[in-house]
Amino acid sequence: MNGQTEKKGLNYKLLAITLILAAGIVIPLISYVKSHSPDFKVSKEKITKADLIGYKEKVDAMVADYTVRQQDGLPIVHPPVGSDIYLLAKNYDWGKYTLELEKGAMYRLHLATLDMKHAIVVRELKLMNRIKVGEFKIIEFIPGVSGEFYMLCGEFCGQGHASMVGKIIVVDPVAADAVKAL
Ligand SMILES: [Cu+2]
Repeated sequence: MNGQTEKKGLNYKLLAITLILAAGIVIPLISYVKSHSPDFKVSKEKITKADLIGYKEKVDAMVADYTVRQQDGLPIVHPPVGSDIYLLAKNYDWGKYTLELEKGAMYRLHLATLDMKHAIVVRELKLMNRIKVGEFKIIEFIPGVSGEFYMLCGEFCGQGHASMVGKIIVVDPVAADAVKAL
């Protein structure tokens, strides 16, 4: 009996230590992420299966209207500055096109998933957001740096998770104008 009580006491201590250590890691991590994330305004809305069909049509229309060239067999889509842009995640891609955006411009980035929970992660652009079935998100997104960046999935979604890689290109309109002026 005595031994058992001792054991229990020890477990509580271990639990308390684990919690304190976990808090010591998690809390600084959260504040680090917060301090390094720009304040993109995110809103969340419910989406039904029927809405998803309309959503898919918007994706297709955007690709049809704003494809400017092809690269590696994928259309490069350059939507107008300030417009609504759409991404539909599914196992295991972000739509078979590459978005080309302008640095410093604001876009309303719509995010939905066709099949299960995914998370968009473009580290260099500080873009990180989870997307669940039955909801969609609108992110007022401003690409802050120019370059070519991988769009990864931050939520384990099965066998092909690691291959769920898209790309975002951010061009600098000021630099492009300077080259034209030469
Ligand atoms: Cu995924």
